[in-house]
Amino acid sequence: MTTLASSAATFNVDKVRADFPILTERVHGKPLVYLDSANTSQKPESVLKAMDDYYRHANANIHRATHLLSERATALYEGSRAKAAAFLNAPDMRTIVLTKGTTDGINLVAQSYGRSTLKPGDEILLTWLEHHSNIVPWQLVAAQTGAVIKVVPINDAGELEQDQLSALLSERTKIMAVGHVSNALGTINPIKEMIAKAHAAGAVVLVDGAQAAPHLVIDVQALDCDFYVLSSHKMFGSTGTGVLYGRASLLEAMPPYQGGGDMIASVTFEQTLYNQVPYKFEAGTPNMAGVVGLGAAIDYLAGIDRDAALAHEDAVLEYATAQVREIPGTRIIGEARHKTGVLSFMLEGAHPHDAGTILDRQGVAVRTGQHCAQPVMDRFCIPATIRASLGIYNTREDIDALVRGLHKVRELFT
Ligand code: C6P
Repeated sequence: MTTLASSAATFNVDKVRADFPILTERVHGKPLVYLDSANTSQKPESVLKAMDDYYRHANANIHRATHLLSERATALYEGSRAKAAAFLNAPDMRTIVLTKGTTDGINLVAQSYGRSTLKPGDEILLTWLEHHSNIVPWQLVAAQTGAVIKVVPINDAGELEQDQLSALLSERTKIMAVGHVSNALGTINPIKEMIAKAHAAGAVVLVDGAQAAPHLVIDVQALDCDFYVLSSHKMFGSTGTGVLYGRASLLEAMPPYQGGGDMIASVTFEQTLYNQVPYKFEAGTPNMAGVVGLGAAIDYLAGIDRDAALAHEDAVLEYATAQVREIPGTRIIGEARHKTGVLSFMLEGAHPHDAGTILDRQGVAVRTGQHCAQPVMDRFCIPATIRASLGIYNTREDIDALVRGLHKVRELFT
């Protein structure tokens, strides 16, 4: 038995499931089988309680008042920032900007760093695996600055072509923006090596960690990335909150993204002096309860053996892949050697949306469609996939329910 396999054996999934109240829900009269965690994950009791407690015992605006509730709210909010720094192994709290989520973080970097540094003819390097959130903000800033977008292709397994990456990198490449894990296929990209290559060419690197954060242990210092973004709601936390890690020297030099309260040191009609980082990037009253939920989600993950959880998820993904492959007429999309959390596939004769509707009637929640990654679908010349995505709470029994549901789809469509 390998170390990872023995970790999986020690992972108590029943105990984990008991932490997530929604998992006992019934849908269409059937027990809920939730296989849509890449879209948004479910929330443990501790996260729900932390947000509820915040509103009951601490609700006030942060950083702006001297009364006790404001002190409590500020301490909780800044406490979550400290937890986020530890979660990412960031060197200090100044490097942690609290955002609305991954999309917000990427737009911030594109509009602040990108818009202030890119010149006509400069290149922004993306990949064919990117989510629309890591494409469109770069298209916007390219149109504003005259920069040009280049794209690293993928092979038939859904892996980035590393030799093409090397060929595309040049002194013109100023920014590389790459997903850590693909939301459409589950591919884990070798980002440490990719970051080193991009740095050797002189580019700054943003990593979209939306799909990595719930599964992998992240160390921004070991990765040596310049920016790393994630969403709380995909890692068992609140919606509408997220984290942008930025290298301190870059954040210091970047202009503000939005103007408003809390991001300033002094305002007159003649001149505004900005607050220090990270506050310079946090204009207006933030989602304080949500940020408390983010902190509670990080605590929750800290209380779990992450290696054992990953080994469990890998074992369930392997089981799912084998079971779905057995069903006649299925085609798995994305068979990278390194994957996590996602099984995307098609079923001959049934449109993914019809399959999704029938699965839903069986209590099985999956996502069907392009998964906000249209280029990936175009690369495989397909309109959409059925995507089963896993969280730490999924089991082989969940996969058995998916397979039963897929047989039902076949009965109706083939
Ligand atoms: N992917 C999915 O079903 P936001 O919406 O900002 O929290 O996350 C956007 C985002 C960015 N990058 C990646 C790799 C993502 O997977 C997502 C969100 C969801 O796959 C909803 S489209």
